[in-house]
Amino acid sequence: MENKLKLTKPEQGLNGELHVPGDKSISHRAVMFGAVAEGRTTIHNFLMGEDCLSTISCFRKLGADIKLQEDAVIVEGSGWDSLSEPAEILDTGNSGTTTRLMMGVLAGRPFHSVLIGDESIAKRPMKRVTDPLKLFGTAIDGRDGGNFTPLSIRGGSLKAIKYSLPVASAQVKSAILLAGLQAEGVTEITEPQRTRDHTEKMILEFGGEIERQEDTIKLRGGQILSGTDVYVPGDISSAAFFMTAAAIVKGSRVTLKNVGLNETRTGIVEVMRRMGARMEVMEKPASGERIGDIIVETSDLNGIEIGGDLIPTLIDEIPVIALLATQAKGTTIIKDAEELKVKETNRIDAVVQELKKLGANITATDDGMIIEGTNTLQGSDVHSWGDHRIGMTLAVASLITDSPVYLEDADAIKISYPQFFEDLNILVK
Ligand code: SPQ
Repeated sequence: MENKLKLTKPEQGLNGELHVPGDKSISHRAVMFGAVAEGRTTIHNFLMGEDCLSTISCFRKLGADIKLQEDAVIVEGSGWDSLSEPAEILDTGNSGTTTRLMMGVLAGRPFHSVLIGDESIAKRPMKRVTDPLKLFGTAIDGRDGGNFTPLSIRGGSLKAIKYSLPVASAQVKSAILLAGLQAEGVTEITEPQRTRDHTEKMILEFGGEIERQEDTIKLRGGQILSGTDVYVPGDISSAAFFMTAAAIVKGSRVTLKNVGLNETRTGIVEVMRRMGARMEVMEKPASGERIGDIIVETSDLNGIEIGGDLIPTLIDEIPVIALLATQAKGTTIIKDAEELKVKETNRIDAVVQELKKLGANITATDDGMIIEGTNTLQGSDVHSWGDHRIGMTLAVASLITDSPVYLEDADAIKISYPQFFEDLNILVK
C-alpha cells in the first residue's frame, strides 16, 4: 500500500462552515492582467495551487515584478512593453489555462519564447489556439504543426481578427482576447456556447472596454489597462466536492462561504437543484464577480439528463457529478461533454474506470456517461490518473464506501486545492 493514501468513511456526517480557496481561473487571470496593466495590482484570496504558481513563475521569467505576501499577491505592472524575452523556457507545469492564455499574451510581444508543460500538457490540443493566433500575424509552431508543446512563439505586430470559435472554450476565447488587446483594430469573437467570462469581467475591472452582443464579443486593441485590487471569490469548482459530499453523506449540513456565483460557472447548482438536493444559495452584494454562501444538506436525489448549453457551465464538475449520480435514484445521462477527453486526462475514461472499481454502475459513452443509481460503493485501490479533479472525486467517494479506499497519486490534488484534506477534516470533526 506504499504511495497510496488510505481514506476511510467518517463516523458521522460532515458539518460546519468552510472557506474554499480562491478561484483558479480568476487567480491566473489576475496575475496576467496585473503584469500587463500600468500600476499596482493587489490580489486578495489568490489560489496558491501549483497551477497558479506556474503562471507566476512564467511571468517572472518575462520580467514581471510579483511579490507573494502572507495575505495577498502584489503585481507591480508597467504595461505590455515591460515584458521582455525570457532567457529560459517557460514551464507551464500541468496548467492548460497557463499554457493557452500565455500563448495569447506572447502572441503580441516582439520576442521569442518557448512554452513547455508536463506529460499531460504535452497531450492537450493547442491547435485551437495556434490557429487563431496565426491569423493575427504571430509566428507560432510546435509538434504536429503547432498542435502540441513544446511551442515556439515569435510575437510581433498583430492585426485584429473576426473569429468564430469551433469549440466552446474559455481558454481559447481568452487567448484571443489577450492577443486582441495588443492588436490594431477591433477583434470580434463568436462563441458556439457561452463559456466562463472571467477574462471579459477582468478587462472591465482593469478599466478596459469590452462589449458583448448575443454570442459575439468585441474588443478594441491598444487599450491601456490600470492596476487594481482584485478580490478572488472561493472556487465553485472546489466547493463542488464539499457540496457533493454534504449531499451524499448521511447527517451532513455544510456551509461554503463566499463562493463565486458567476452564472457561467453555476451549472452544478442547477444540476443539484434539479436532482432534488436540499440546498440554499445566499448571494451577497459584490462589485466585481458575484459571490455568496452555499448551504447543502444530506439529500434524496433523483437521476437527470445533463447536456447542451449547461455543459460549459459545469465542465470541471462532471467527475464529481458522476459520483453524485451514483447516489441518485434512477438514471443520470451526461451528454455533449466530449471536451472531457482533452482535459488533464481523458476524464470520461478516468471517472468511469475508477468509479467502477468502487462498484458504481457507470458506462462511458462517446460524449459523456450513463450512471444507474443507487449504489452502495465499496472500498478499493484507485488512481487519480495525475488529475486533481479525479483525485478529489475519489476522496469524496471514500466518505461513503463500506471499506477503505486506497488512493494512488493523491498529490495531484495540490494542483488546485493544496489544503483539501485539512479542509475535509474541519467538516468531519
Ligand atoms: O487549466 P486547466 O488544466 O485546463 O484546468 C481545468 C480544470 O479542471 O481545472 C480543465 F482541465 O479547467 C479549465 C476549464 O475546463 C479552466 C478554464 C479557464 O480558466 O479558462 C476553462 C475550461 O477549459 P476550456 O478548455 O473549456 O476553456
